Amino acid sequence: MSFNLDVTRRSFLSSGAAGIGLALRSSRVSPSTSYEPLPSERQVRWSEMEYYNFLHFTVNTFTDKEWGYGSEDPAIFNPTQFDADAIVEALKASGSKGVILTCKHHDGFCLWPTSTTSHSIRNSPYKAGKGDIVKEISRAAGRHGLKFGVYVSPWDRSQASYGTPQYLQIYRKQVEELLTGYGPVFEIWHDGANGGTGYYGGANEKRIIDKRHYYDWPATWALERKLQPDAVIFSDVGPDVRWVGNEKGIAGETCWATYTPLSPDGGPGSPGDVQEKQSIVGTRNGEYWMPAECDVSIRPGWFWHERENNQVKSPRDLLDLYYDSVGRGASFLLNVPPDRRGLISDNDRAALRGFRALIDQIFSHDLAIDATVNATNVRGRSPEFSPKTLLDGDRYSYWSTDDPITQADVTFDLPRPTQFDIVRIRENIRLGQRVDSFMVEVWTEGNWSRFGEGTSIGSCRIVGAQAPVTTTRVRLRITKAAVCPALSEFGLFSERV
Ligand code: FUL
Repeated sequence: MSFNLDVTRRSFLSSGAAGIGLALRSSRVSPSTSYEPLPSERQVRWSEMEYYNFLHFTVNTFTDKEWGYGSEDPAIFNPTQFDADAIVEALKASGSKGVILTCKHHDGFCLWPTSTTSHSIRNSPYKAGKGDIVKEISRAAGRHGLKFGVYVSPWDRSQASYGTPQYLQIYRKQVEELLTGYGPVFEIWHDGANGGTGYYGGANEKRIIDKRHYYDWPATWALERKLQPDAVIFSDVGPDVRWVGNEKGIAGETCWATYTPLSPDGGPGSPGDVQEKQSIVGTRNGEYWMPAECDVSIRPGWFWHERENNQVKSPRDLLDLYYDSVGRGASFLLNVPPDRRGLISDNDRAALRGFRALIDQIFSHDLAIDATVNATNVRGRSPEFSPKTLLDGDRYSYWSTDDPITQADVTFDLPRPTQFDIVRIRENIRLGQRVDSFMVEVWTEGNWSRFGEGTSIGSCRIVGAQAPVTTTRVRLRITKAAVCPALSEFGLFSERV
C-alpha cells in the first residue's frame, strides 16, 4: 500500500533546512525546529476534539444481530419515534464534539436514499420511503454544534458484485453521495472487517478478498480528499487516524502518534491486515503521523439489544476509558446505539450525563494555575518559551529549551498546600512528538518523591496516582527527548473536589 496523499512523513533534510532558515532571518530566538513527521492541520483539529461518538443503527437494531447477512427485508427498518435532535442532544450532554453514523454497515443497508442499491431506507416504511437518516443526523449535529462523520463499510454482504471491480464503483459512488450530499464531514470511517459469508444478491456464499489489493484504497482516499479535504480518514492504516488495535477503547500505556503500518508477515499493512499489537503502541519515530482512535461501545454490543439494557457502562467506567484513551494521546470514540424507537435508551443517557459530570468536576479546576514556575533551561532565555506558557491554557504556546538540551526540569511552586491525584501534560504537537520519557515528583517531608512517570506525551498525557498527594511543590522532569522538548500545558487536578 502506498501513501501518496498529503500526509506528512519523515524528512530530516526539510526539517533541518527550515530551522536554519528561521535562525538566519532574525535575531530573535528561533522556535524549536520541528521533529518530523508532523500532523497535518486536519489532524491537529481532530486531536483537539478528544471525545466524540459513534451511532450504530441499521437493520441489525431490528433483527437483534451484530452483523446483518445482507438479505434483510428493508421493511424491517422502521423506527417509530426517531428523533435526531433528541439523539444528538443526549450525546452533546456528555461533552461530545462529534458523531459518526453507520451510514452503511456490513449488511449493505443504506440509511440514505442512495442511487446505488435498493437495499436502502427508500424501501422501508420509515417516512413512507421518503426518509433519510443521514440527512437528519447530520443536520441535527449541525444545529447542536457537533461535527458529523460517516461510517461506510467496505464489506457489503448484500451486493451481488462484491469481490469484483464492479463493486468498487458502487462503493465509491456511495462514498461520493455521502461526501457531497450532507455538508462538512470531519471523519470518514473504514473498518477492517472485510469479506466472508454473505447473501451477495442471492449467491449465499463465502467470498474472500485480497485485503492488500482488492479495494485499491489509495484511489478511494484520493476521492475522499478531493471531496472533503478537511476530513480525517480512519482505517487500520490511516492515512490520518489509525485503529488502536482493540475494541475495548484502551490505548497502550505508551502510545505514539507516529506509526508505520505493517502486516503480520512484515509487509505493508492494509485494512484488516495489521499487527494489532503495534497499533496499540504505535511506532516511535514511525514513518507517518497517524494517531490512534479508541473505539468502544457503551454496551457489550455495537447495536442496541434489549437484553443489554442493564449492561450499560457506568460513568466511572467511561471516565476510566477516557483516561486510557484521551489520557494516552489517542481519541475516545464511544458508541451509543439508538434503540428500535430511534432514541437513546434511558440507562445510556443517564451514563452519558454522569460521565460529563465527572469530567466537569475534575477538569474544570486546574490547581496549578497560580503556581510560580521555573525551569532549569529556557530556550534563548526568551519569554516566548517561558515555562509560564505551560499554564496559559493554549495548546500551542510552549516551553522549550536550547537546542542541545534534551533533559530539563520545571518546578511549580504552589501558593498553598494543594491536594491532587491527576497530572495532565501536553506537547505542542505541531512540532512533532519529541519527548521519550518524563517523571513527575512532589516535595514531601523535605524530599522529592515520585508521583508518576511515563513515556509518550503527544496531544495529552494524564498521569494518575493511587492516592491523592498534598504538597506545595511539583517537579516535571523530562528524562529523555529526541530533540529539545516543546511542552505546551501542565495541569493538576483532583478527583475529590
Ligand atoms: C467492526 C465491525 O465489524 C463492528 O460491527 C463495528 O462496526 C466495529 C466498530 O467495527 O469492524
